[in-house]
Amino acid sequence: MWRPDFLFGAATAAYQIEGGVAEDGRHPSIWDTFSATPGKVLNGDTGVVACDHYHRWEEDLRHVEQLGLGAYRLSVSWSRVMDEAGAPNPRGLDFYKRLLDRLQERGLQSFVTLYHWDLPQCLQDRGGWLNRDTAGRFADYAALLARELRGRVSAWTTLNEPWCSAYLGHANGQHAPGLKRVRYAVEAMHHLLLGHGIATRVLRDLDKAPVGIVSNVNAVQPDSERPEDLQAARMAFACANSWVLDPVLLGRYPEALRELWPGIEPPLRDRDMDLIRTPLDYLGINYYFRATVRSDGAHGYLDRMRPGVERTQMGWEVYPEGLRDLLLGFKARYPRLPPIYITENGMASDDRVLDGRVDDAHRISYLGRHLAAVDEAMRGGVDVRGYFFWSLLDNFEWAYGYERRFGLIHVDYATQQRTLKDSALAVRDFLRRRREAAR
Ligand code: IFM
Repeated sequence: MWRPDFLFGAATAAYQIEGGVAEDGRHPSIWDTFSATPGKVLNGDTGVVACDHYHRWEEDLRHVEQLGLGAYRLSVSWSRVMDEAGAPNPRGLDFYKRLLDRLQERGLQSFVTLYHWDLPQCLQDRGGWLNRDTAGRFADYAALLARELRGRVSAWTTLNEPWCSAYLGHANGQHAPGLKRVRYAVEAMHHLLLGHGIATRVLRDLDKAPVGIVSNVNAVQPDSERPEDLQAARMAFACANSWVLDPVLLGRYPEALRELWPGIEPPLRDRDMDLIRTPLDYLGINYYFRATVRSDGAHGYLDRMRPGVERTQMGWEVYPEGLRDLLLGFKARYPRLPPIYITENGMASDDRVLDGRVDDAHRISYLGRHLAAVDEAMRGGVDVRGYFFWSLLDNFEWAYGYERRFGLIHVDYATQQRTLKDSALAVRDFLRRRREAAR
């Protein structure tokens, strides 16, 4: 069912791989501050060196090419390309220009995300995403990137996973900036989505490349058929999925959120929803797991660890059918659903190099089953145009530091040695066979 032009790629994000945090004029982001705060990240890990990609990017892009991938998804570090006064930083921009030029020379497509969670700390000091003005600063940043990088980028993504920025960053404090109030998450989400809407228009005015947003989505299962658990699952689904997709694709927030968080309203102004639902050229979907929930006995829900199911190193349930069902469900729910790219899918495992080899059979099986689920969704009529492995490299897994390994390529952080895992070799063989079959 794969279209001949179906795109296979691998994804990364700036703070997770680059390192070089104080080089060439880069100033701190909220993740520099957060990870330097004791107790926030497992083992006190930070992104100071990460995969040293800032210096090893050529080697890393060679791997993208040698695996036979057609695309590379990366994010730009806002703090690297724009100084604290909002002026361009040519040295930071040059890094991305060199990288994008190399991708172009090699015939690889580039999917460039503007915001993968690393807000400049100077903007956080002025309120961050709780300040409506940050949406405007984001649009300025979008304009800078469009002017500087246009012609080099195959597709733009405004935000990666605004749910994580809003909820994990502002409601449960697991992510930067580490705030813990649901009201903050609701406000931050609104300003993130507003920034997305304005930036989409800016990018489209200044460049021809398609523009989209990336949302993480979860399959959600009630723990029982009891009415209160069914209601809990409805709210959990709204929080995990519709909180982003409804405003962007329907122009309204889901009603279920009012039930989940009574009395908490987004700081809506007149034209906001028109901006937020600016048509998209594509939608990026990141999928990892299924959540099982039950009623908390009040008006909320609780996650329940379903016993006896297959899980990854993150503790996430492996449930490929969920990806198929979500895609089919989105097609039914959203009349304006644009073409879809699976912009992230993959799993963490405790991978080790033994005699020069990394046996990650579990990942090979995980990826194969999720690709089959994408295939089934396409057979059901969903227009999926591509799939990106998360991730190209093991990297800084946010609050879990370097312990959780998602890469197709193993990174030894002491030596920065890269080793292709068995999954990378399987991807390479799969893509080679695909190319041969197409001849
Ligand atoms: O590592 C993250 C990535 O930054 C965003 N999506 C989920 C991945 C795995 O947790």
